[in-house]
Order: sequence, then C-alpha cells, then structure tokens
Amino acid sequence: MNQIIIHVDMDAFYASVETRDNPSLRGKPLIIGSLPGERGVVATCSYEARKFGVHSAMNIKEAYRLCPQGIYMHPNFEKYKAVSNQLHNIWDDYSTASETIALDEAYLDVTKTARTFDGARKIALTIKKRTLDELGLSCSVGVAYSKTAAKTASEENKPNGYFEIENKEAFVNLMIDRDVRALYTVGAKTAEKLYAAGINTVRDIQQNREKVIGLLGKQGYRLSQLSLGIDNRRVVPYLPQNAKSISRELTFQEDVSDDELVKDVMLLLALCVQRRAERYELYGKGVTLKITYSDMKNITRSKLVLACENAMDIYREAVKLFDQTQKRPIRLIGVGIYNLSHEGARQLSLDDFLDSPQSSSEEELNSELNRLGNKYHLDFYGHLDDIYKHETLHKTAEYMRKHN
Ligand code: TTP
Ligand code: MG
Repeated sequence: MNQIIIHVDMDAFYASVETRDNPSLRGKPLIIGSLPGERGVVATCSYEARKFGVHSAMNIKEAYRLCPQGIYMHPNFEKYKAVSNQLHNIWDDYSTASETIALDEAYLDVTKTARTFDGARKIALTIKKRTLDELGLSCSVGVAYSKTAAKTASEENKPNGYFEIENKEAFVNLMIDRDVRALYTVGAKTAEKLYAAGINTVRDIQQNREKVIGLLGKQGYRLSQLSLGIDNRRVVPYLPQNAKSISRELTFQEDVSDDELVKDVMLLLALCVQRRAERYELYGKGVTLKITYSDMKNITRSKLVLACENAMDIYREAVKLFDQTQKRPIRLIGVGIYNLSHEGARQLSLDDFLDSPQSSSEEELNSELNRLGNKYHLDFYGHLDDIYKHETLHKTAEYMRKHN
C-alpha cells in the first residue's frame, strides 16, 4: 500500500518555452495570454513579470497596469503540446504510471521503479537534469508518499525546486500552521466558508473535523483526512486507447432539420452527462459530439477543452463542434466528455483569452433553461431530476420536437 509518488511541474511553462526559443526574451517580464487592448486574461508569465504582481488568470488590463513595460504574447498551444509530449517521453522512462494534470504537470508512480525514497530522489534529480539538458527547460519536482504531498512538495521550492515529504507526519508538520488554502484543493470559495466558521489553519481543520465535514460534506471529509496527512489516491494513468468517457445520445422518432431544436436537446444531453460526471467527481477535459444523419451516416467530432465544470461548459463546446458540421437532417445526436480527470479546470483555451466570459455558468444555465421552458412550454425545473432517466429524456425531446 505504501506509495512513492513524484509530482513534476514545469516552471512558468508557456513563458519558459517562448524564452527558450527566443533568447532576447531572457530576463524580461514576459506575459503570455491576451494582448493589452484585447479582452481576456493572463495564461502565465515569467518570474520576472511575477515580481510586478502579474499572475495567471489576471485580467490583461490589470496586468498591463502593473507591468506596462512587459512583453505580451499570444500563446502557441501547438508548440506547448509538442513540448508536453517530449516531457512525457522523459517522465515515462521512470514510472509505471503517469497521470497528466495539465500540459506541464503530472503525477508519476515510482513505487516499483524507485523502491526507496533514495531511489526516488535519484529519479527526480535525473528528470530535472534531463529536462534541462534535452529540452532547455526547468521544472520543480516533489517526491512524497501521496499525491497531495507530492504536489505540495513540488510547489515548496519553486522555481527549479526539489522537495521531499516522506510520510504523513512530515506532511502534517509542514502544513499544520499554514492557512487552509495551503491544502491545494481548497479554493477561494471553500476558504471563505471555512474562515466564516472560524477555521483558518490546517490545525483548525484537524481539531474540528466533525465541524468541517458538517460544513462541506464529502469535500469536508477529504479535508479532514488531509489534515491528518491521509490521502490514499492512486496515480491513474491516462491512456488514450482506454480513455474513459461519459456520453448520452438520443434518437429522434423523426429526422430533425432544425438546428436550434437539436442544440436545445444537446443542452439536455449535456445536463445528463454532467450529472453522471458529478457522481464520480470527474471533470472532462475533452468534449465529443456524435451525429447520425438520416442516411445513417455517422460522424463524431471531439475537442480538448478547459476542464468542464458544469453542463453549460459541455453544452457550449458541443455547440461549437456542432456549428462546424454539415447541415443535414439528423436522426441521432450524442454529447459526451472524455479525457476524464479528478482535477478541475486549469488549462485555458485560446477562446478564453479572446473573450473572457463574465456571467457565471450557473446563471447562464438557469437562463437557458428558462428560455427552453418558454419556447416549448415545459417546466424544466420541475422535471430536471427526471430528465436524466432515459425514458423522460426521450419523451421530453419528442415533446420538444412536436411543439417546435
Ligand atoms: P502552472 O503550472 O500553474 O503555471 P506555470 O507553469 O506557468 O508557472 P509555475 O512555475 O508557477 O508552475 O500552469 C502551467 C501552464 O498552464 C501555464 O504555463 C499556462 C497554463 N495556465 C493557464 O492557461 N491558465 C491558468 O490559470 C494557469 C494557472 C495556467
Ligand atoms: Mg507549472
């Protein structure tokens, strides 16, 4: 049961790749994302830019205000993806399983290949050296007994860092007096809830475990376990050939030529997919669309995306795919997610830089459901719990088709 896990995370990844390929950028504040004057955000920036207070996800206007002398560039995802593949080639030499979290970040299971912590340290330092020698890039690496501890360790001495957390006790020792946000699964919203309940540090969580569970349910349970250093999650490799996916599809009783109707049904399918993903606490980092036309010809389209956090994300991406297909009578429509991960959104797509969405997906979903309700004279809210059932979904879609 004892595991040895490495977490690797590249330093200022996009910015480092650009600097490597254009040495005139070296030592300068480099901001990758939108350009000043565009709507959008910072994807990442060099450590020189971080000194001005610029950081990932910051509005580009704010970044420009803090650092007008910075160099601003759009991201080149193709290039980063290619580098990511090269990174995997190095990482996979030393692990029995690797789990990708982002283009620049992965957990490696080295339990069997390293055998001991000394062995794991050697592997970690070799990975750092090879990454620098072969790819000209620096990374931070953590070695630990669990995934959470490994991730924590890799962040401990960033950039170009190395850190070990050998066991639960070492983890608890390190974290006990830190703010709850030091537990990397605690985001701003969760932290607010904890602070409001007077729980500010990891020690507070540890000493108020029942209260935290009462407050946050399943997530609270996980945090209470983490406050004791307990995290038994395994490294789950992502292999394209056995990639898990979640999808729902629906065959119309009569072929449908109205795109708007098809899209409306896609929203229901996205809701079904999201519901199942939630049950397993999975996020899709890819969206698929399946269409069977009236002549039985099938097509599928797919796209890697920012992790889908809700039905609206899935729906929006599926609609984008749909809009790129031919317009012909449709017999079957399917929506799905793949590239499933337990970790939420991190990687932004180009769209996010060019057009940062303002209203929350939750509100958009509600307004979409209101729109559907008015259009088809259906009370979607009253039936949402049933819509996930095959029969209800089918009946609802048929009702929509007939009352369109
Ligand atoms: P990170 O590993 O979070 O950031 P980083 O590698 O740029 O810097 P650090 O040294 O702190 O690890 O993310 C990896 C890449 O993912 C990053 O280069 C750009 C992209 N990214 C986004 O597009 N949006 C985001 O909000 C974040 C956090 C990252
Ligand atoms: Mg990184």
